Formats: sequence, structure tokens, C-alpha cells
Amino acid sequence: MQQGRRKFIKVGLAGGAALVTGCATDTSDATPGSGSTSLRSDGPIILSTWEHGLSANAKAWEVMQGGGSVLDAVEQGVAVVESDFTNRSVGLGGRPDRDGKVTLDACIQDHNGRAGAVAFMQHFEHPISIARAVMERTPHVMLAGIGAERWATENGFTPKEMEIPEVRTEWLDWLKKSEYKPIANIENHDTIGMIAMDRNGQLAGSCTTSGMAYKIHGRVGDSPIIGAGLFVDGESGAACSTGVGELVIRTAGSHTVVELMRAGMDPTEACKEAVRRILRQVPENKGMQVGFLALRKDGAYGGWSVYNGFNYALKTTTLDKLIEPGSDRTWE
Ligand code: SD4
Repeated sequence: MQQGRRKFIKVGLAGGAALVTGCATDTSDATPGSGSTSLRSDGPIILSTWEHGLSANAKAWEVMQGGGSVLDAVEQGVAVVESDFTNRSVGLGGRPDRDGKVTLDACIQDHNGRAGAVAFMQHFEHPISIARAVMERTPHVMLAGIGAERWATENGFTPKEMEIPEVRTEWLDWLKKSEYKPIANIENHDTIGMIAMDRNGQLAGSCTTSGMAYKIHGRVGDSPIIGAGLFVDGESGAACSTGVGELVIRTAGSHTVVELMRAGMDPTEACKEAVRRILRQVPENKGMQVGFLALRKDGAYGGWSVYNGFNYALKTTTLDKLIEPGSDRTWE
């Protein structure tokens, strides 16, 4: 594990952004004397899970700078990662389920709580854009499976087939033992969740994933579920999650974080409390990572995870970097 961690940090630095550990080191945007464990940005801000969040943030920032809405930004930002077919955890380049099918989950939500989602969906490059279309063009919030695929085709989205030999070989190899270990550790993690605020204080969020590798065909994680993988409420703030989705669904994780902020809690503390609810519910948790990000409507932000190794990409007018927030546990 140590070796993997060293490799991870090296890759992070080579990616052109600094990796800092803990919120306290991130001082350039801090609000001095706030007494909070979170930092605050005065202008526009974007937070995205994991290192792939750096390229997503860059795109989302460009969209907002170009006059696009924060909703456009969170859609187009995560779409960059969906189109990266070397990414084994988001989009059509993701690892398949145990039947060898790549099934995708995504959702999006705006400042006013409007929401769209797709789940258990195959054959489309940009589930996030289909989720937005569901929000904007139907009276529903979520479409799933072949119904979602048919609706997408009928509404102008073009299916795409993607056969990646390396992914197939790995799956065939996995089939030999068919051992399912739903872990989301330093080497094996997925999902991009993005939460953002524009210069007018408008919030939006998005989340997209191919889910846990080698899951049961039909399994849907937290990522497309409003209140679990993502929750945005313009009156209070936004949150998103990554990790073992079942644990997040069972605690309505992102909703919990936002509601705690509404009740006055600092964003980092809210993420910590959401993690602790998971740990209280599943104290025997071994190797099941969950990480949360939070953005309060005043620009305060933070994160927390069950295990160390979770990181997020932060973009503000002055910062563009990876941050490793705190965690309750250390990998053994
Ligand atoms: C899921 N939450 O499908 C996703 C997977 C993930 O890091 O985020 N792993 O449960």
C-alpha cells in the first residue's frame, strides 16, 4: 500500500498541481480568525473528487469565464473525464460489471434543487448530459436502464460502442476467481463528483461514474441518487461523495452534509459527521472508503473521508491544486 501511495503522490505532482495534506495548509484563500476548520473562497469556486478533477475543473472554469452558467460548467467539466477512455472508473472507458457490461450512473442538480439523473445505462459517452436533458426536458428526475437508453436515442444522443481490449482482459482475469471486493482505496477509486459556485453565488453539482468494478449487473450506486452521491440546495450549500455507494445511500450522505451546514455546521465538520454516521452504522467497516466534499453558500469548503488517500481538486481565482483532506482511519 505504501508503494501505491508514493506512486500516487508522484503522479499528483507530475500533474502540475501541488498536493497538500489537510485543510490547514491551504491558507491563501482562508478567512482568518473564522475559527472554522474549513477555508473560504470569496469568488467563484469549483471542487471535484480525485486527481481527474484537475482537468474537469479547468474545463468548468473556462466555461464560467466564457460566460456559461455554473450548471453548464459542472456538466462540461465532468464530461472531460467521461471522454477520457483511459479512465477506468468514469464513462465508457470504465471497468465493467461481472457480466462484462459497462453501466453508467450520473446526476446533476442546480441552485434551485432541480435535478436530473440516469442510472444503469450503457452505450453513451455523456451520461451527465443525458441527466441534464432528463431534468430539462421531462417531468421526471431519473431514468434507468434500457428506458434511459431508448429515451436518450430518441432525444438526439448518439450511442457509442467502446471495446477496450485491456479492460476485457482484466475482466476475464477477474472472472477466474470472481472475487468481489468493493473497495475504493488509493489505487482503486472512481467517480467524479463536482460542486461549484459562480461569482453570483449560484451553486450547481454533478456526479458521474461507471460504479464499482465487477458489481452485480443492475447494481446502482450512490452517484446518480440525489441526496446520496450529490445534493445541492442554493439556500444552504452543496455536497458530493465518492467511495462505496451502498454506505452513502444508507446514510443519505450528501443530503446529510448539506443539512448539517444548514444547521450551522462548518463544511469540514459536516463531512466528518457524515463519515462518522457511516462508521457508527458499519463499525466493522474494513477497507470501505467513502469521501465527502462540501461547499457552503458563503464559499466555505472542506472534505473528509473514512480512510486517508482521498483527495480533491480545488479551483478558485487564486488556487488550482489537489488537496488531501483529513480522515478517520489509515490504511493498514
Ligand atoms: C459507486 N460511489 O458506484 C461509486 C463508486 C466510487 O470511488 O465513487 N468509488 O458506489
